Amino acid sequence: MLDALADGPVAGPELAADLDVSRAAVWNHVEALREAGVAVESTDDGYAVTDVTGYSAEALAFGLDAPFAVEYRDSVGSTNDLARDLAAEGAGDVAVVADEQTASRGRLDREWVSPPGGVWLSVVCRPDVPPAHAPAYTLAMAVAVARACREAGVDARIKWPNDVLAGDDGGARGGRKLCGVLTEMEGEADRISWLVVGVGLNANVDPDDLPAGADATSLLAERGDPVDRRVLVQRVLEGFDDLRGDLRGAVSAWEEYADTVGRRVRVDTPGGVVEGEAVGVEFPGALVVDTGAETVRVTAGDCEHLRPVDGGD
Ligand code: BT5
Repeated sequence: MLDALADGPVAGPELAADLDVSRAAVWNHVEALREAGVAVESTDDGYAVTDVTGYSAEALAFGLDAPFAVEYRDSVGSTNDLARDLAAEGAGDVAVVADEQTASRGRLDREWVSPPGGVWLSVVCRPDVPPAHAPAYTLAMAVAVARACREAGVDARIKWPNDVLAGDDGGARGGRKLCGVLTEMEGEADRISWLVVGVGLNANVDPDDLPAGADATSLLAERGDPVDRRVLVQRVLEGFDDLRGDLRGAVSAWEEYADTVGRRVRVDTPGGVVEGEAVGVEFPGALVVDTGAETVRVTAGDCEHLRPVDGGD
């Protein structure tokens, strides 16, 4: 029904014939769409979608220009956990979206706070690439989020490896945390079975409802008014779908939005602390750091932006 109505009004009998269902079934579907926040009206030319106000599977799927099926929940423990369950059952190209999460996670099992009003989204993919390329999906998603936020009027920048920042924090970190990405996967040594890319984007959320120590912000706080989450999710999914088809291009695009490159950084890696100037990012996602003594490629870790040594700004 959503696909059939996407290109404009369609007469009831035509819908019934195209979808091979009865007129009564068409009517039932129209009612279900209305309940899901997709306004369908009877016009002289047939049924037409006149407005989409809901945040539901139907509303998110309507007009989405990317091949993801949408699983929506008002409340869920973690969209990444539900996405992992679906992936384990064989699903691919599914976007799990929730209004609220009650047990969401950051990296290394850190707590992620997800009140109603945010964009809590996890995408299941089954890419035919080696596991070593997985970090490029995190970068691709960060680019998709940064672009969608900029389209919504917020000057988003990316901090390696998985944060999107916005606003002003007085210059210490380069902005407050607007979004975090959590990529998880299962596979063998040479192939990925499934990959789940989770996005926690503080959309219509009051920063007072986020952890005080996290120095977080939201689109609502930066813009001063709420964003249309449906459009935002669609832009993120469409952007991510484009970027995942060209992962090397995604990593180059990442540099355009990166706030980390050119900064002094301290990266806490599994192999120890690396401190120096971030000079670039290399496929599939390594941060290149010039320590003064050598050039180090960091593939994983927590990155802290430091104030410039010369006190520049
Ligand atoms: C991340 O971890 O930034 C990845 C967050 C991914 C969350 C999404 S939501 C959809 C999907 N389902 C899930 O269960 N997870 C994913 P990390 O870099 O480890 O940052 C975690 C830290 O961010 C915490 O220790 C807090 O300090 C801070 N934090 C928690 N909630 C926050 C929020 N809503 N906004 C900003 N910072 C937050």
